[in-house]
Amino acid sequence: MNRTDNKKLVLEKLSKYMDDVNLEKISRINNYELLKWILEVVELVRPRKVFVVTENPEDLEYIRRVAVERKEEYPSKYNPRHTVHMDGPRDLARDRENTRILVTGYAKIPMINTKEKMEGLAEIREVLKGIMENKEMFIGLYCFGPKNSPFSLYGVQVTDSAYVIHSSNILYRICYDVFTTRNNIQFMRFLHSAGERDENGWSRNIHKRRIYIDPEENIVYSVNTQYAGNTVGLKKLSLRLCVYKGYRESWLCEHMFIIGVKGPGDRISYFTGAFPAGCGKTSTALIADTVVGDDLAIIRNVNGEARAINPEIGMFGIIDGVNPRDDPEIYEILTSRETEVIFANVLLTDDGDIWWNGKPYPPKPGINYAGRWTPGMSDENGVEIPPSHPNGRFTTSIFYLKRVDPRIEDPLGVPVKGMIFGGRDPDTWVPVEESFDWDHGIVTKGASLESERTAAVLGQVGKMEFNPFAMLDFLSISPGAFVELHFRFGKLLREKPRIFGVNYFIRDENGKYLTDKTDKLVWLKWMELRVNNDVEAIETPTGLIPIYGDLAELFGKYLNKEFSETLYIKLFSTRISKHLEKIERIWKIYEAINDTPRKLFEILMWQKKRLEDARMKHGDVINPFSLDRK
Ligand code: SPV
Ligand code: MN
Repeated sequence: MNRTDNKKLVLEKLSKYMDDVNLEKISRINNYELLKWILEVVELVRPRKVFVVTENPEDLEYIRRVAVERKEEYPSKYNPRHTVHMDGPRDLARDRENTRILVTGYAKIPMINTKEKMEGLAEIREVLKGIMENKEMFIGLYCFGPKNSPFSLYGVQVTDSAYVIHSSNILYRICYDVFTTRNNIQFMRFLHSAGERDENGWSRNIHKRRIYIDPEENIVYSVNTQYAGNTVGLKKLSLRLCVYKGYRESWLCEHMFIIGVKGPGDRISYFTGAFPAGCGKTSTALIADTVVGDDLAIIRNVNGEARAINPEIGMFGIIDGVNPRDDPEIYEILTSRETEVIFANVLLTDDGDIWWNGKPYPPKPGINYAGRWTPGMSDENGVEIPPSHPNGRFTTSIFYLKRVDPRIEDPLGVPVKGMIFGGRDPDTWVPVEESFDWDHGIVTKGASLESERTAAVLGQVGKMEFNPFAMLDFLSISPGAFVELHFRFGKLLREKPRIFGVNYFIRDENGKYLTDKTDKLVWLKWMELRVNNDVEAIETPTGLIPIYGDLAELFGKYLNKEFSETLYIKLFSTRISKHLEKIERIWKIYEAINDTPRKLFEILMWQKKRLEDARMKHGDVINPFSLDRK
């Protein structure tokens, strides 16, 4: 049989599950691999009907409508395009424990949860068997990056959740047309089912929540969960597939924002930045002069230059604390009558208002992620239930931002001048520091990133955790291999981006934060000057820090604020013991990872030596005024 006959046969079998309209839509897809996979899926999950999402506005409207009809989303009274989705009290964040990379023959990947592939597939197939009986299955076809960009990947989302497909339609470019015009594209496959839903609409079989990633086959399975970080394939599940591919092809797939920072004149310099969830990543992106992306980046070498694209066109941001004073732009988007927003795990009051922690008035009774909510209510353990959850989220288009950078559509991306790494660190890193060179930055900033845990992951909040490149949750390869990839990537660049570490969370001896939310603008402006060689810096044992006068000037210029020498000394002193303790922790972790490049240990060793030598000369805490300029 030839391909045409094969396709006919597949379509004939699919016709049992699809009406004529949707069969017609799917028959226009020429990618035989895709059709074959769709057939495999429907024969496994046996949906009552299938809906294919095209770029047609009627299709998008249909998804919005069924999301509300099936009570996956509840509209606000003030704007029917503002809907609230509730995940349920046990499904409010990413599930690390049950997210596993499928590997052949019990191979281990250091620090990454794995599962033997045959066992995993057998288990997940059993759970998925017939899971969509009586349900509608949605198929969405997306570009993971600008259309016609050599950087872009492609993804197909299959799900029985109208919320998941609605979110995908906001977050990614719908690329049905690419799939109908090109028959040979490779694509990532995401199969999701919310499973049985209870009377509240929550996934009932949380104990059978599974997220299994098969990088060899480019497929992710996700079941019995609704939280978008576990279910919207192109959001974070894609990252593991993307990293796997990038590792083989020597390019980077990162958990990074992409922003433009303005310098003197009309100059604009682009930075990418990696922060664990809830550590100031979105707020940094929003304070910048232009935004290309707020969460993900694909970075490739184009003629010796590192260039970045944002694979997304939407934001899935943390809503907790968003308020009109500190976040006027996002607040405006979230309360406008003109925008489309899906809110997750906030409060929908009985009078139809959407309330989250940050609204400038108190909450009224309503429903939230845990059911009926009234002020002062507590759970079965006597713990008060907050009206909106700390990991509550908003899903909306990035194009609502006034500062969205038109180069978000540039098929060759933007040139990366600097990479920023930051976490929640009470007492070690200074607010901003440049590393000595690419390799030094990769090791001491990216690979050494640690942060206090936030609410984006199930479990105890506040614990200090190792999170290299803010990617630990999203790796499909060993952290050692990921470090090696960065060395390899940097080596081939003609012009390497500078690497910076930032820390917005330094506290004094009483636990009080020493910097303001808005101060990060000054750190950005300083980095912009550095990547253009406009200012000198002070050399510390761990990197290059700003000269007091440069910062004082930037504080005055951008924030109209005094910046005292006393505060500068508090913020920018090198805390040697803290750094040495950190090196010890990081060393131990990588020592247990068998494929860590030797170079990582060499760089850590030199850093340790510089710190010890400096301690002999200056004591345990070095005042930046006692160091030389460079
Ligand atoms: C993050 O946690 O880094 C997020 C949200 O951006 S999630 O999709 O849950 O990963
Ligand atoms: Mn993220």
